[in-house]
Amino acid sequence: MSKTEISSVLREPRVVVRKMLCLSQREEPGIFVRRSIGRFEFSYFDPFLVLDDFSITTPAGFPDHPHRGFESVTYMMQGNIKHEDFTGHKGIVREGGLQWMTAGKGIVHSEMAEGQGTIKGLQLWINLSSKHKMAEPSYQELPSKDIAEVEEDGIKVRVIAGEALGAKSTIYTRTPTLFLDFTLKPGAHLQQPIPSMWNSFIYVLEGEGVFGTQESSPTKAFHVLLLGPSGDGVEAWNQSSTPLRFVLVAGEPIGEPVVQYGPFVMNTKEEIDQTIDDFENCTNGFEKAKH
Ligand code: FJE
Ligand code: FE
Repeated sequence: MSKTEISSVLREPRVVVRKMLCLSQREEPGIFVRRSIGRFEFSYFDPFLVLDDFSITTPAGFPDHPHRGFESVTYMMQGNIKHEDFTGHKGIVREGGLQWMTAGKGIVHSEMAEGQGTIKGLQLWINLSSKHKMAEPSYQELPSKDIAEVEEDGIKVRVIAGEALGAKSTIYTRTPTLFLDFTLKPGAHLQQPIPSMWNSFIYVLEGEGVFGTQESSPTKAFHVLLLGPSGDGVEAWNQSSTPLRFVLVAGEPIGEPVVQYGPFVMNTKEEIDQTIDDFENCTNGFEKAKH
């Protein structure tokens, strides 16, 4: 592609409307989390509930806990995480791999660091619309080798959900979602389309990048950038001398009321009360939590 064609990919690039540094907080012994979406002053970015950049030093993790009403996506960056749920579904999400869990009406599971040392990953919570909240729970799991990856013009992308640089993910998203892991070499320039009206944000993992307009000041690792609602995509530049890695996440807003009680995410207070009852009494999807 010639330079002029590249610069014509987007008609109206989105601008950065908010930038926040995500500090590392100790959750439990051995567990550190940088929370971007889902922190108290930024509790919901429709349809996204939480993005956690977590680091767990063995032996540690999240012992048995429930979920209802949303999807939880775990993407491993370093080391492996071991999971097991109340139906006996278990396995290991290995480095570079992905678990896309639709909690639906209910899952109780544990997520624990595997092996020795420190593991790192991202966990994204995506809300489900009222018609999917009580769906049967299900999993989509992709080992690293099955995640679509493309490299061109100094840009590498791993397509976790959606489509980029002509590569498509096989993940089915009940809430339409784009989730891309980009690495830009020094000098690289990206233009990535984002469907109109979708909410979108960037979380910088490594290095520093320029986002939105080329005149913006560079953004360093561990910052989250919220992009404005209008525009057909985002532009990013690596004007530094080291690699730039970031994730771009975008999703179609659901536009429904959200009532959250920890790992239960419903539309009304009554549905949350019902969920707490269901969990305590092991009913309505939590039957297998008896054991
Ligand atoms: C939690 C409810 C939860 N971020 N990042 C309440 F479900 C959780 C929880 C997680 C989690 C797990 C992993 Cl592997 C990675 C995460 C929240 O399990 F921490 C609280 N407080
Ligand atoms: Fe969980």
